Amino acid sequence: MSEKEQTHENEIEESGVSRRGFLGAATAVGAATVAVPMTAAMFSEQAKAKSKEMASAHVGPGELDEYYGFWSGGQSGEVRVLGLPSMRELMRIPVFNHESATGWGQTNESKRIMGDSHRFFNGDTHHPHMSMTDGRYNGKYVFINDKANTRVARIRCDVMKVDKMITVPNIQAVHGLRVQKVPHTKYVFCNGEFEVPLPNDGRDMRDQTKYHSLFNVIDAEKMEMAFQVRVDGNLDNVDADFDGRFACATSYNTEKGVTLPEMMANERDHAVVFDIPALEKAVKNGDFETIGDSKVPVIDGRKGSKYTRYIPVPKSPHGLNTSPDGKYFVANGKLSPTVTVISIKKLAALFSGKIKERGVVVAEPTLGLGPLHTAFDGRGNAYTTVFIDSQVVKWNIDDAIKAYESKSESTAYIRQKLDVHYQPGHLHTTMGETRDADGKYLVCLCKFSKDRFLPVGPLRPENDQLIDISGEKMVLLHDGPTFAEPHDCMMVHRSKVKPNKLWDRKDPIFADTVAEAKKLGVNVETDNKVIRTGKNSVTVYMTSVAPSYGMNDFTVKKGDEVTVVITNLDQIEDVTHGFCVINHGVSMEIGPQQTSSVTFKVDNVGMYWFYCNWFCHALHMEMRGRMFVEA
Ligand code: K7E
Ligand code: CUA
Repeated sequence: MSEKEQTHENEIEESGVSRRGFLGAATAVGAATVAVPMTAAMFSEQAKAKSKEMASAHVGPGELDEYYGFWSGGQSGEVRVLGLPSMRELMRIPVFNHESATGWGQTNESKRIMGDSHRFFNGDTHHPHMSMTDGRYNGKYVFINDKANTRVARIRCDVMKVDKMITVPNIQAVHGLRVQKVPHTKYVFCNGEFEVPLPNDGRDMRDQTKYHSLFNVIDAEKMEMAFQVRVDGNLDNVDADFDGRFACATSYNTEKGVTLPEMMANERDHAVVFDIPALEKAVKNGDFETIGDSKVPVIDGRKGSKYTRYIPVPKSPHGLNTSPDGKYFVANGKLSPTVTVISIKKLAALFSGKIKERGVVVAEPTLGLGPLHTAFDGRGNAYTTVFIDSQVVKWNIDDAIKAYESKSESTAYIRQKLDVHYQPGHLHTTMGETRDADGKYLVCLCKFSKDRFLPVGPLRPENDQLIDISGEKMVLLHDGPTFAEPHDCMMVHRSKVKPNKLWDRKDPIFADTVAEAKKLGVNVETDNKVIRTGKNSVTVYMTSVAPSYGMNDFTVKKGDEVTVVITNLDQIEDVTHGFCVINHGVSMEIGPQQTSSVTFKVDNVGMYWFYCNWFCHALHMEMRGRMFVEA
């Protein structure tokens, strides 16, 4: 299809959209499965014509990417690091999952970080977002939610490992997560999606009218709960302003339903605005309750509260995105073909009672079926995924505002509709959630890949598409298969991220392990020792330098709980060792200058090899030793 034909088709699509109006329950559910608008063959024709842009995004062997991308790994529970524009996967960071290669979830260091919840093997990550200073990425942390087990974790970007994790109390399912942008990321904001009885002690568990959701504010540095806010309805996605005053969250279940038809009954739901400094004052003044055993202050932010405002928006809204100029919150309609543009400047007047709720709405452009998320290029344009239409819609914010002011029916604010493959959820632009939005690339995370890759059985990968947005027209550059739903990602210029090459011997992640050794009179950097710490417990301290461990063998007793602590003395970039005990389910990574430890039971008398399972040297195969288990 030529570009002209494509544009024509888009015009037809646009004119059709307003007639369709709001979706009924049946259409929304049924339409998600309709045939896709463009075949692979049609695309490949279009792709040939775009080879020039594609060449500009090519990253050759040995060349480095311009951006880091942090990708959620969905049901895998992990986070992935990609390079852009190549879309090469650079690293996987285990977070809520247990991981075979690194021993995450099994090492004592990771168990300490995961806390009680290390007994769970699953996670469901959605929203990775980097900490900021004055509305710009500061390269320090990436925060990520776990919808499955109601957790939030923090990744330290200097080592690309999780260093803190908390389970959020009083709620179920942490969904939307974003950080405070200004003056800096003092707080992480996240939403309790599923409503629950408060307290959840069996009392009201079958009375859905007593269910509530909470908005959650986490101290980003301490990774402890700061406070929570009780709301009406549930909460879905969230974002913060560039003034340090407001956060705004979508709410799709104002009906408080527990079944699909109940949840979709209302034509309008809400975008809920939170006044953060006012909520901080409420905590200071003791204007809160606590729930059950939890000591976290819970402030009442239900309708009529002075700390919140409920802006009616159509219908079961999903994504909530702040424009990088700090002027607007955009709530994405999901079951309405519109997105709602909220003026952040007008929110102060709404809180002081000078204007009404809908008075802060400055535009409501009609974009297509199933708007889910919006991203920005920093040049006044917004890009919205429309899930059911399988498109990214580029639209101009100022033009949409003018159309709304003049009550014009024209959809001339739409600049382009680009077919994507297929059924997109999140999309993200390079640096697009910060003041540094540079409008270069957009990544569209498609939920289905269908015919885009070789078939691999009934379960298919998803398709992360790279799109050039630097010119007038969006141009599709690359299809990237990913396994387990990425939901969301963020892209940060490489100048902002400064990872370490070696571990720092003083790193807090293994400081406790080193301190425990010291108490036993062991220097982990020099000593190779077996210490009996109890009747049935023994700790083995050893060093490693490629290609050998500091100990050829160690002896323990049947029934012992054995802890092996290894300090990798190699100071060479990229020389990571492993420690794996045959037939004991034990494996871990020990990076250069890192100390790692693992504890396991030995129940069978005999000789067992342990070996290095991370390739480190020409004599890597020989890097092994024996564990003798005596009766
Ligand atoms: Cu839209 Cu969890 Cu951000 Cu999935 S969420 S798409
Ligand atoms: Cu050490 Cu392989």
